[in-house]
Amino acid sequence: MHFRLHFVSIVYVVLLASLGLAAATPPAFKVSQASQPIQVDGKLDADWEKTEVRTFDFYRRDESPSDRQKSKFRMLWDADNLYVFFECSDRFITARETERDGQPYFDDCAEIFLIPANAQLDMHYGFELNLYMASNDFIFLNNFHEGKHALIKSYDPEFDVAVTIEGTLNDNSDEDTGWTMELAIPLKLFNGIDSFSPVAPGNRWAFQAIRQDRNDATGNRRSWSTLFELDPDHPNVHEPEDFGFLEFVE
Ligand SMILES: [Ca+2]
Ligand SMILES: [Ca+2]
Ligand SMILES: [Ca+2]
Repeated sequence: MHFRLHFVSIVYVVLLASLGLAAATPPAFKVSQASQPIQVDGKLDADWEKTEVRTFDFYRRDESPSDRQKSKFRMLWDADNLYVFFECSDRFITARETERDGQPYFDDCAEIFLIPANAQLDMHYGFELNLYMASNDFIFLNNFHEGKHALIKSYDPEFDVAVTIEGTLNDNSDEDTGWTMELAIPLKLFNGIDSFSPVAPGNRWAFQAIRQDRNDATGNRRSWSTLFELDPDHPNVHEPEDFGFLEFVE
């Protein structure tokens, strides 16, 4: 009897542990189908109101209250594009980089990394843009050679982007309100690799989204927040095991 009780308690603990693990996995982010053409203008038109909204709650390297600013994230899809919308409160708006494949990530910057498959694979498409719409775009290869990562930065796709800014750039003598960025990423950029999980209701892709928040008009002090939590021991935004999933829905 004593043994039996012990066994039951072990089963109970294992069950609780597995429930805890299941609860730690965030649900797939729902990406609704747009019902009408999307105007890429940085404004939230009607279709954006019906798709899921999530905030970036996982902050890194924040040092002051103004480094913990609110970000709202949304996505849509249609037959031609994936649409991405960042809506960010920001008291100190910063933009400096103007070159393609430069360092927009030292500015206020929106980033999305996409794995066009229902798996956390060792590659992703990367789009990183500051408020001048200077784009660092690449295909990232995890563990490409001798355990090192590599980026194919010569990947320079065409896509639409629009930004709105409420405030003054690189001038911290005032307090700003915030900014938006809207992207239309053509599905044809995924030709040849989209057969594993085509853009269609019920299918999933792995992805991560990041908001870089720069609040000094000079220098490269960095803080950022992510949609999905990074491993606290090895925080790396390019780690596919920390990517979550999106699910295309009608
Ligand atoms: Ca590029
Ligand atoms: Ca300002
Ligand atoms: Ca900022």
